[in-house]
Amino acid sequence: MAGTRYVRYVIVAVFCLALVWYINSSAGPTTFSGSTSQPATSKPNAVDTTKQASGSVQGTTPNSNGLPPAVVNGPRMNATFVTLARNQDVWEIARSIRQVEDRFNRKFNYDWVFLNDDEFNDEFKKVTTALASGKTKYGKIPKEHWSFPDHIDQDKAAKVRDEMREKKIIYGDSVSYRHMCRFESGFFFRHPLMLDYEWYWRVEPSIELYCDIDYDPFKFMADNKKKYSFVLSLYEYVETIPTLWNTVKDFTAKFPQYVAKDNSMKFLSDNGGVDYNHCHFWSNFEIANANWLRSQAYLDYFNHLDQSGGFFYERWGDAPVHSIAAGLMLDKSEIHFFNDIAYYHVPFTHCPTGEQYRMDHKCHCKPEDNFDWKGYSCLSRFYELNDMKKPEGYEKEQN
Ligand SMILES: Nc1nc2c(ncn2[C@@H]2O[C@H](COP(=O)(O)OP(=O)(O)O)[C@@H](O)[C@H]2O)c(=O)[nH]1
Ligand SMILES: [Mg+2]
Repeated sequence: MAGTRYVRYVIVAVFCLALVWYINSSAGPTTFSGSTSQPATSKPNAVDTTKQASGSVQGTTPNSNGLPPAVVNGPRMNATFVTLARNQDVWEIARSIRQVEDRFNRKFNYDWVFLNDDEFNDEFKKVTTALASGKTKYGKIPKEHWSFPDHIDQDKAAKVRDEMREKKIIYGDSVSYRHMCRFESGFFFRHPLMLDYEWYWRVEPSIELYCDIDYDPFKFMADNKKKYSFVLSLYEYVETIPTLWNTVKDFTAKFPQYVAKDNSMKFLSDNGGVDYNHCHFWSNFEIANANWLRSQAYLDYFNHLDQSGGFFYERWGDAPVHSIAAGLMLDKSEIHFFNDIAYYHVPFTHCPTGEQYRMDHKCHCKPEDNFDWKGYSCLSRFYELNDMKKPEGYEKEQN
């Protein structure tokens, strides 16, 4: 009897040992570091778990080394992001950089140029450099690119600002906004830091990108012979540009050689160029060719507008200034609508029409926020000018 009991003890002991061994070996990396049976590369966290294993037993968090880079191989264009900002814009531009990096640039690592009429402070540089995956560069704008030209009558300009304040015209009483619009119209692409680049993508504070961008839009522009692009288009406030169109007409009369044969006049005018319909591409987003802006044609155009004083005697925005130039001096095939770059700048959203597209590109915009087909958008004109077929379901987004 004692022998049988002894054999039973041995069987129970062996069973218990086997059970303990089984529990240990199947617990995996959540219990003991370094014992994962997954290949280290199958999940980003696994890489760090094995690193932490040396010396002590630890859990799988924190993952102090971050995610491995998801960089797309292949050539890069000679391109940069460009942002005009003040030091106090740091947290708003931080949000924009995060969006651009998450949706696109973490895979492409393009540089980022920051420009300011003042010196950037250390906080601005530290925060933005930490967020951007490419090289960051910080430039101060030369005084002559951010001041009143000599030919401007200061009293006349001040009187206009007073009148615009009375009329409650947006930014109507602001001097700095006028310097900003003139700088964006005629100078940013000539800043020494920008001269290194052929292509730029303009980014403003507090924008959002709503879909993944899995290809290189700069390369797309080059491959398809595009020079200027947009995502939102709308009508400009009439009160800010009363004489802009006539000044443009003087310019084209003086330099007819600069007007492209196959231009986009139909986008800008409903009567063959007699009047401006106020449609423009919204320039807070732009991917474009800086060499085009540096061309003699564009510089003559800008100088002509600048001489007339409209940046200060009215309140000309860089959006209509760029748009009219692109519309008249580029071939219409050189202007691209980036339907796939879903974008927000207060108060308008471009959210691509079509559920399948939005799902495929991991978009998080609300379809009903899409501005494209609403009454105040100029996108329909662009589609008609270029004989493009409007996407299925656009009618449902018109109101
Ligand atoms: N450095 C600098 N940047 C400015 C100034 N005013 C505006 N900006 C920048 O110029 C761009 C347009 O200005 P914003 O206030 O966004 O104008 P809005 O988009 O027309 O309402 C943004 O990138 C701003 O950060 C200024 O006085 N100094
Ligand atoms: Mg803005």
